[in-house]
Amino acid sequence: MNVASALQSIREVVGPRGLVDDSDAATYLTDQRRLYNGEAALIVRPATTDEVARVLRVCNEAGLGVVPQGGNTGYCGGATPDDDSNQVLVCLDRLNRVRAIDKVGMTMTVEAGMVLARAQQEAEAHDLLFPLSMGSEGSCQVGGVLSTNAGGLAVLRYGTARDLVLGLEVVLPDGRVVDGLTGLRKDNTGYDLKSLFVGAEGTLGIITAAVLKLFPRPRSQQTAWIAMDSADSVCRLLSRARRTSGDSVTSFEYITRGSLELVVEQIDDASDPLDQRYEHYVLIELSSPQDEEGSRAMIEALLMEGMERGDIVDGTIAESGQQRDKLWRLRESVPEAERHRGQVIKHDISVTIDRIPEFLAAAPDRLAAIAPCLLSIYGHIGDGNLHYNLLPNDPAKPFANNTASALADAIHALAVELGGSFSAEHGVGKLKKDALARFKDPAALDTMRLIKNALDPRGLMNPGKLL
Ligand code: 2HG
Ligand code: ZN
Repeated sequence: MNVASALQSIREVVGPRGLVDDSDAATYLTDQRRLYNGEAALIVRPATTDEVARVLRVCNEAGLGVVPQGGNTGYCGGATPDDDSNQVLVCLDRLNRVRAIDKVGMTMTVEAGMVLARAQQEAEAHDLLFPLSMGSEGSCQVGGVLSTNAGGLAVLRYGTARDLVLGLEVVLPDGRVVDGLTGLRKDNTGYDLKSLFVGAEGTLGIITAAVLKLFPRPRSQQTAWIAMDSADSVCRLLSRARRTSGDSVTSFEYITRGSLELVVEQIDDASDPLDQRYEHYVLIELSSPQDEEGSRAMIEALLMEGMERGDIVDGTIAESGQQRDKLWRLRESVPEAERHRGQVIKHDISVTIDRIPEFLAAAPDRLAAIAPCLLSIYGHIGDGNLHYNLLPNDPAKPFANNTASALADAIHALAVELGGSFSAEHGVGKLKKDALARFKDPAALDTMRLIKNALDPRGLMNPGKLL
């Protein structure tokens, strides 16, 4: 099949409503961070799994590359096509239905294009919780968060996207559909195929629907902003908090002074919640099956004990939903504040929690040998995951490209030296392909290539990403 007739067949499969015309194309062709610009042979928005399957079948016959796209909120360019106009961009946003809810088994079957915030609302409408939560939840989509195995703000208690999925429906590169939409909690019948597609960044097929795990909704939540003098205190407090609260710590987010200052400087209405300045802060949230009074007593006891032990030096507990939102906004708007200031070299490393203080102690010297930087360090310290972001001291004098890559290499190498990962939650995409080739265990990398070749022998699924 030649390319022109393949593109015509694809247009017919999706119909006029499934086509994006040139005037609307720009937003699909640039990634969220504006690091990459692509061109597509065609941008389509199929409305059903069958349409996705038919599109992929045609692409396979014609040898056309396919780039799947969810909410286009990724950080590594994983959903942007190349710039040679040869690839078909497949957006999943019209596949956005709830297919089923099982209130007893606590599962929900949804299509891949459903926006994450809506998936949360659908669960809530049945008095259940879908706990995956992140800054981009108003636009990222279920298929995208599964394809990148996104993490976010409640991983400590509920796990990453991978831990929250029981079954998947996936269209393979040749257009066959794997129907794995099961809500079974136990199914020991061979390879765990769904795990192959989670985190594959669309390189093995397209996820079209998923069975997600739901949870009972907590009866009450308590949120506090706490100041500490050292990273060791932060780690000690995490361990105490988890043990003494019956593991009801749902978030344990770290913010350093540098990040807080950026937020206060760059974001309207943001202010430091404490009177004095400190170097280390944690936003802690407990979600409890107890009533308001019980959970309040729990967090007060925890903070009191932390102060007596000398780990906590100051802090404030949110007294209302409005105050809670204000504290969360300080944490969630760090990326926006960084963007407003100008250039930022972002990192997303992880180490085991006990090695976080070692990482934080060693990193500044490694960087100082390359270039002076302003540090914005924050992240999901409860998961051992830091966004160790670097900004030029003077926003008008950005880092040169080679300096930026030397800085990134230094941070990645340090994380790997300490047994950690250079990409904890944002994935690999185009941005971190070289790092994957450099840091991944060679036998593991070979195994990934074998899997890729077995499922996508023509290399048509999201070409140029991940591997
Ligand atoms: C977060 O935790 C996101 O806020 C974004 O993962 C991190 O922008 C970043 O560096
Ligand atoms: Zn993050």
